[in-house]
Amino acid sequence: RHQRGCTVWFTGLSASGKSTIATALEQHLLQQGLATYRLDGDNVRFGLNKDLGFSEQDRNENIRRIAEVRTYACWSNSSTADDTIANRLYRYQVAKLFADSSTIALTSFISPYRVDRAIARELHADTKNVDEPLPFIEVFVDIPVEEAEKRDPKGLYKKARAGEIKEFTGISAPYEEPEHPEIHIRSDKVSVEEAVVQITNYLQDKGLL
Ligand code: GGZ
Repeated sequence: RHQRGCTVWFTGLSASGKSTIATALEQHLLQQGLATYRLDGDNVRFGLNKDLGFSEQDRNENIRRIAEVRTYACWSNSSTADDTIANRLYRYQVAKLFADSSTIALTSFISPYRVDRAIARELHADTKNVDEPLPFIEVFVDIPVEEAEKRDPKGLYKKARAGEIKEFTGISAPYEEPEHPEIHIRSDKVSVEEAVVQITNYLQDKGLL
C-alpha cells in the first residue's frame, strides 16, 4: 500500500534528550531501510529560520514554519483541478527540503507553547490538498527542570540563571506540558534504547512501520 509517512514530533525542555532519542530512532529506522529525516535546531535555526530568536513570537513562527514545511512536502505529489502552476512550483520548492514525501520525519524542537503544537497537529490533519491526514505523533520527552539543569551539556542553564540568556525555557520562559501526548517518555528514568523501543512499538501498533 502507499506509504505516506508520518511525523514524530518531540517536545521537551532543553537537555531533556529530544535530539539524542531522535538520533537513535533515526539510526534504528535507517537500519530497517526506512526513509527518515530529522529536523532540529541545528539544521533549521541555522538555515531556514536563522532570522528567528527565542521571543514567544519568534518561537511561534519557528514551529509554524517547521509544521508547514513538513506538511507541504506531502502535497508535492498531489494536485487538484484548480491548482496553478505557481502553486505547484511553490510546493515543489518547499518539498525539496524533504527527500521523500513518504518519509518518517523526526522533529525535535522545544516547541514550548501548546497552541503551536496544536497548529502543527492541525496542519497534519488538514486534508484540503491530500487524500489522507498525515499521522502526527507527539512525543513528550519529560524531565524535571532540575534534572535538565543538572545535565546542562552546553552550560545554557547556567547562563540563563546568570541572566546571560534571556527568556530561557524552564527558567525565564514557559514550557507548557502536553496534556495528551501520544507517547510520554520520562527521560530521566528510561534509557535512550528503551525510549526508542517505546516509540517503535507505538509506530508498529499504528501500522506506521
Ligand atoms: C531555550 C534556547 C534558548 C532559549 C538558545 N530558550 O539544548 P539546545 O540549546 O541545543 O536546544 C535549545 C535550542 C532551542 O531551539 P528550538 O528551536 O528547539 O526552540 S523553540 O521550539 O522554543 O523555538 C537550546 C538553544 O536552542 N537555545 N536560546 N532562550 N533554548
